[in-house]
Amino acid sequence: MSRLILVSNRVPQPKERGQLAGGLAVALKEAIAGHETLWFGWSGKTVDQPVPDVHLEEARGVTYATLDLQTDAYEGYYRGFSNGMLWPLLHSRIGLGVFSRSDLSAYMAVNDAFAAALKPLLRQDDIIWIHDYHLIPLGAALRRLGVKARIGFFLHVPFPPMAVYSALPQGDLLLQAFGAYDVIGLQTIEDAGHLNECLAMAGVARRADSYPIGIDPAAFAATARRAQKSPEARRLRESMGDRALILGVDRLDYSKGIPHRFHGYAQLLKRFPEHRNNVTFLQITPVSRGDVAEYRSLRKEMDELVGRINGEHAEFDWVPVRYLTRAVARNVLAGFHREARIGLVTPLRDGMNLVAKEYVAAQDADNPGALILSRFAGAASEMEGAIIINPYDPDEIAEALHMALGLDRESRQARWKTMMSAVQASTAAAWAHSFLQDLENAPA
Ligand code: ADQ
Repeated sequence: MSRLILVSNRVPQPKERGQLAGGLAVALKEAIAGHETLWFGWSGKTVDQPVPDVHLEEARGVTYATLDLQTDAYEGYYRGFSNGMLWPLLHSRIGLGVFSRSDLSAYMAVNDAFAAALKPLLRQDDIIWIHDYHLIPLGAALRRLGVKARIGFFLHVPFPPMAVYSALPQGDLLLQAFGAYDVIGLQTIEDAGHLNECLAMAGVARRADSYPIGIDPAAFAATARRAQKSPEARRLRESMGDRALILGVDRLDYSKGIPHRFHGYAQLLKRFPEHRNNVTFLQITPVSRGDVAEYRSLRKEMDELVGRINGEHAEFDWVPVRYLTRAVARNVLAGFHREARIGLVTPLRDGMNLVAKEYVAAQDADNPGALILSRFAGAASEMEGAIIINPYDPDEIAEALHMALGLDRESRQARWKTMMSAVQASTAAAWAHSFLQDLENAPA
């Protein structure tokens, strides 16, 4: 079997590696299984020296090769072009994008530097799997250095329709770069279609396919069962009394539609006052990318919104919203999912959204909760039993909440069974295997 080279912007730090924290790490663990693996990417450190060295480290059979970035390069590549321009553009939020030619140059230069640092580590029969929007031009940069190995690329986020993509200055540069890949994967058929339309227009003779990412449902269910017995889950249960728990779990990001969710919840309390004092909404949102201006203003908006809803609707013995900006450990969170009567997932655009799948996997088959899911999450195309909503309409969210709160056990079970089969049908393992199989089978 060929050696697998994984490339992602961030490589998990030594302390993260044991527990393999987030969704991507879990999914890639499946890819690593059975392969000799080298994982290459940014170390997470910025430095002032102009030519940083690659750090090599071995842990649990995987070689980690990481590179520090120069502070200026990091600013332009990561904060500037990747998160300041590409992230909003790919989520169809052109208005939030900030473009500058110097950011684009830094982005291209960091990809060239990654290629130059990776090249000497490569063997002829390696297969290379590059991840996400930070590294779109990496394959082409490797080809320019003479790399002949098979190279695959997976985009974790959506790809917008051509009319939106065309707002990106010099967007043809990235489309041409896709031409270097043997396999191009996106989350959904719709996203692959959008990219294919752009590739065809740019005259690039490559096609993208869909490889929907998933979780390890059996492992997450087991974690949730254990976590329900944890002191944290018990405290949560006791604090709820007979009230129904509505749960939101996201990174703080404007793509997740968190303010929209709050407006919907406020509308529930107004239009269906019978639920007042009988529900509690718990939103868990650790701050990410705090150094990007858009994220700071989102945080401010959230703080004000939560304050306003609680001020307006709280009783002296009931708080409608509990809002946490601290991280909660994954194994505790799984228990909270299991406690929740409703999982509320309302992104304005999302590649897949693994939280929705984790919520489903965490449920008690005997007495499962209901999932309310935005039609704009990649997961919506797989989740037939979910209550699908348009997050731009607070009344629709309120009505969905009202309906979900009224579902009897039998209807919840029926809906959950359909969703659980979908989650079991597209696991992280299936995702990794089908992508890698296509990459191995690509003509050399
Ligand atoms: P994200 O935008 O980070 O990922 P998502 O898929 O929902 O979104 O979550 C990824 C992982 O982060 C999940 O395992 C989830 O449990 C964890 N996570 C999210 N919020 C958390 C919180 N508050 N506390 C602890 N853990 C939390 C990107 C794309 C998605 C795509 C994934 C994987 O934006 O669309 O599904 O990559 O491809």
